[in-house]
Amino acid sequence: MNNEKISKHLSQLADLLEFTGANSFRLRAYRNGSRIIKELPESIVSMIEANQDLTKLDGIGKGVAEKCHELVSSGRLKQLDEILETVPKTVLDLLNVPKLGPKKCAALFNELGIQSLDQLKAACEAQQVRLLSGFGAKTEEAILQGIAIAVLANERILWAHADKIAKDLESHMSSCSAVRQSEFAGSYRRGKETVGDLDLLVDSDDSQTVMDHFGKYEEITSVIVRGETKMSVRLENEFQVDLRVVPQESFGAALQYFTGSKDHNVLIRGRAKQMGLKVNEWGVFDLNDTEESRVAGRTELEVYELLDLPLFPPEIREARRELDWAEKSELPHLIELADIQGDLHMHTTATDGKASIEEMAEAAKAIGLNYIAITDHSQRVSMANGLTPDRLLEQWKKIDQINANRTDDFVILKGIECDILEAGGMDLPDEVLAQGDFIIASVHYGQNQPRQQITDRIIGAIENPHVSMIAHPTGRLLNKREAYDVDIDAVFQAAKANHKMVELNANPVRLDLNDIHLLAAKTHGIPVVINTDAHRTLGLSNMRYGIKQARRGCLCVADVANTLPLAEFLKALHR
Ligand code: DGT
Ligand code: CA
Ligand code: CA
Ligand code: ZN
Repeated sequence: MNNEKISKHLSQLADLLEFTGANSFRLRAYRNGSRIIKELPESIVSMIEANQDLTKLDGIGKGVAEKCHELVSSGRLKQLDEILETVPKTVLDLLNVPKLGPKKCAALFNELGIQSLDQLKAACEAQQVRLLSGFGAKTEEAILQGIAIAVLANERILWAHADKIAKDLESHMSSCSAVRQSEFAGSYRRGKETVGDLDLLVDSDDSQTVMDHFGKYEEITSVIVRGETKMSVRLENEFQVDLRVVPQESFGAALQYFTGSKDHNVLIRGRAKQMGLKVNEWGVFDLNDTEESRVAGRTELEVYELLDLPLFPPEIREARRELDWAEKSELPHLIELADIQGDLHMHTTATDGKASIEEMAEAAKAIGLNYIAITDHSQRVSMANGLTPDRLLEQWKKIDQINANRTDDFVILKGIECDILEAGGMDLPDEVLAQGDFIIASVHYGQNQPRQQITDRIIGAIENPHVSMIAHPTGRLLNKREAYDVDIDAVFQAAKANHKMVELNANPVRLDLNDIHLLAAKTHGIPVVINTDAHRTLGLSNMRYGIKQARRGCLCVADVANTLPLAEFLKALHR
């Protein structure tokens, strides 16, 4: 048990209770408790072991505290098990449909008996959903559209989540002495924004011992199949991990093969054939030799070198342009985390952030950055206590003072994440924006506008002389919300014409722009800025997710503006 799991159990309990029609006061208590525990710096387990009173924690009442004790002592919640006897767990999938809150899901279950996404789809198509009170034809349509995203959310997890599982599993496997070396392959290694399953490769002469050890990983809920050298298991939420044990002389070939992508491998095999070679997961073989002798396979480098190819970074093995680049010896030298000098999008306690300007600055400096921009929300985002002109100018004055008092070279830029209003135009007057250093424009409202309208709004912002960059340009939330219906090519044209930057938002749920867009931006010569959009100091470490995505977009140092030293970065800005 840990805080994260306790939090998850509590929110699941609340969600499932909703289906039983339990009173909303208790639901709220569990949901609040779940949220608080998720963000709690202290470990609940340690607190319980030290006999500390959990109800002393803000927002934790007696009910939640009891659940925590039950979870820590038994690993289960009796109430949750009981509900699951009458409510099938698949109803939780309904909650993944955008805009379907727990209340609506419960109504679908209780009034129409809908238990799964398939059934929900059928009911929408039969126009039964619109008849429920609180629903309607429009909601029904929106649900139907949202089902696709919910289905995907069931099948693929965020890269950041896969990374957590991979690290944990890696540490579990590290104590197995039969493992000579191991590596995760597949989409995870390629840094794809979502991952369907994890593919673990182990180099060992003793596959049985390796599989026995693997099978003891505590997060495994079931074993799907176990063969001589291959084993597949499920973890919580049906997430699958495939283990393959290979001999040392094949490890590199297997790593190359199972890293994929499938399409990249097709190109590689085709090229090998032309050279009289055969490549598979066991090695590279000489077809002209009657005995088909293995000529490579121990390392990936060896495999690629034999084909006269460079060791492609996994992130670009997508059969896009990598082979052409290799032919011409133009393989890009991809950006790395250490290349980043500044972070130009973050929030503070002035709006919806959890840390002060000074705290964000210290944390940024501690991870090696040289400059940041503080970019809180503007007034339109009232939910986040967005800044009015007066409050913003006040904040900027404070930033000037902080900078003036600093004894080092670290610089805080005066910024704002200014909303692009629904009707078009910026949320703050030009004379205010003119006084800032770095002006971000973003869409938070009117996300469902038709293509022309939302595109025009964004282009309008790009044309505003004070705007520096468009944040999260497509607005998608992975597994949660589709992108706006925006004409991204038109946005790029405008950005190019007006010398504006575009963001790669590094938040693992956003990763917006995506890899394809990034390659397009690079091709157009539009500077990309990789930002964390941090809402707390820890959020600054999300930069690494942005770097992965940037590498998938084939970005190099020269393509990313915040790799520049501050003086040059400022010169690169339009003004
Ligand atoms: P995922 O798991 O859906 O996120 O994507 P991948 O790329 O990890 O795909 P996965 O797990 O099915 O297979 C891992 C890699 O193994 C894949 O990228 C390429 C290789 N591979 C798997 N099956 C085949 C196949 O039938 N043909 C070829 N050429 N390669 C395969
Ligand atoms: Ca995979
Ligand atoms: Ca797999
Ligand atoms: Zn933001």
